[in-house]
Amino acid sequence: MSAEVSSIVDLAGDLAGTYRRSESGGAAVDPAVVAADLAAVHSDGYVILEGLLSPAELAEIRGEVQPLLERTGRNNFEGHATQRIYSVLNKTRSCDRIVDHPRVLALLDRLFLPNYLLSMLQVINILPGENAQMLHTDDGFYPVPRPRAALGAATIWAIDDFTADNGATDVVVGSQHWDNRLPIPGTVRTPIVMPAGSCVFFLGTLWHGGGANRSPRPRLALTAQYCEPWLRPQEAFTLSTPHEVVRAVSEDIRRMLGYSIHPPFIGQVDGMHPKRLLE
Ligand SMILES: O=C(O)CCC(=O)C(=O)O
Repeated sequence: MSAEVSSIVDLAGDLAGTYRRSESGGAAVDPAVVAADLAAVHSDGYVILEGLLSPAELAEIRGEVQPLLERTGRNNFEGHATQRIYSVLNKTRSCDRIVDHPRVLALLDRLFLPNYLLSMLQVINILPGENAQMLHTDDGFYPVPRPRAALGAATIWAIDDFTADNGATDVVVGSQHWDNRLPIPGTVRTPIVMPAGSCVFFLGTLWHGGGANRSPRPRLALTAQYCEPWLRPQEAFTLSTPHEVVRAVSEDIRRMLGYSIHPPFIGQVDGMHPKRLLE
């Protein structure tokens, strides 16, 4: 998929005069390691990358995010016994490594066009008693028929150990190859068991969901999600348009500037409707 698009991109080249495209931190990773990771992603839809965070980094993340965990989810998708923190980069620096870890960037560099985007960064704390989350895909809100190449990819990082009974993410192995069919009752959910400091990297087309937490302890995790760089308007109006201008224009224009939600939650700001920024 990227090969077709990149021919157009190559035609235009990098037209920036002053701010040329910057190199990805993924370039530092041994190509043989990335090739093995990528082979697993293509075959199963995911790969587990073990032991990427040190005990000190894990302790820092726990210390910073735990005081921010407040309310539980507002619907079945968020989970009524699950706590979430959105807009994490605006609240702490401790999770930056989750976003730009070289092992992850090296995979993204091979799956997507340069300048791919961060689409989501979220803390997810599944409390004891939470039910299994509905299976879903992370790029399913882009209404492009399947089977197809993924338009995005995600990581879920274990800040606590992920075990078979504490809400470890479940995946449907190989489901990135499915056409438009949906999971049926009884679809086999495979829990991603991994030690704290590891992450599972998976394609946006892979069916997955949070597992049921049948243990007596919460399961703390972070998810970073990414998408192709062209999944955005030509002008970055949401970056450039001051709030007083957004308030002054018509509702039709305001909606087209990005002050709207594409269901279920595309365009949100800190887990809320972007119009709250104008209040
Ligand atoms: O918390 C998890 O393990 C998965 C959660 C998830 O996939 C989501 O909320 O989109």
